[in-house]
Amino acid sequence: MIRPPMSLIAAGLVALVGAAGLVRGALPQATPASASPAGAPMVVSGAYVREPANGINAAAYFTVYNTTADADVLTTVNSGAGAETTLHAETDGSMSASAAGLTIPAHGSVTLSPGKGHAMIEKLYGALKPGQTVNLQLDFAKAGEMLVTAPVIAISAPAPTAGAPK
Ligand SMILES: [Cu+2]
Repeated sequence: MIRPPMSLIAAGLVALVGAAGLVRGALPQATPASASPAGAPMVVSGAYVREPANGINAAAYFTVYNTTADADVLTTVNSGAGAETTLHAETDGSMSASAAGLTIPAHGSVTLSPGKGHAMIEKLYGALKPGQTVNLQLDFAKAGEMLVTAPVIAISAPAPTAGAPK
């Protein structure tokens, strides 16, 4: 398989540091000394939340790269921005909940992108505006919890490059 680009790895480190509870301003520029030699089992990159057109739901997009030799399943996503978050698959413009979760193949990646799928944040606690960030907690069957910070992108703005579908 193709090795992940450095941007993916960097994004994973950012997520790890976020999980450690450090403020964003304190992010180190180089590999943290505390990073395990094997690295994170899951690397999440390109996370963003599209500014919602209404005050009810918002869609979060991201890429998950599985660095391990075993397939894993993203079972649930939770967000501090709304009461419920559900993984949705998109087919032909309609959405369906993926009850079985999202399987991330060994040494492979899955991208949730417009037209393919998203994590839908429902019952928003308040308005989401560009410049804000949303916390996402991803729960994997094997890798456990992972915290990700996703910026809110304006309705009309292009998706962040790292998260663009390939
Ligand atoms: Cu949806």
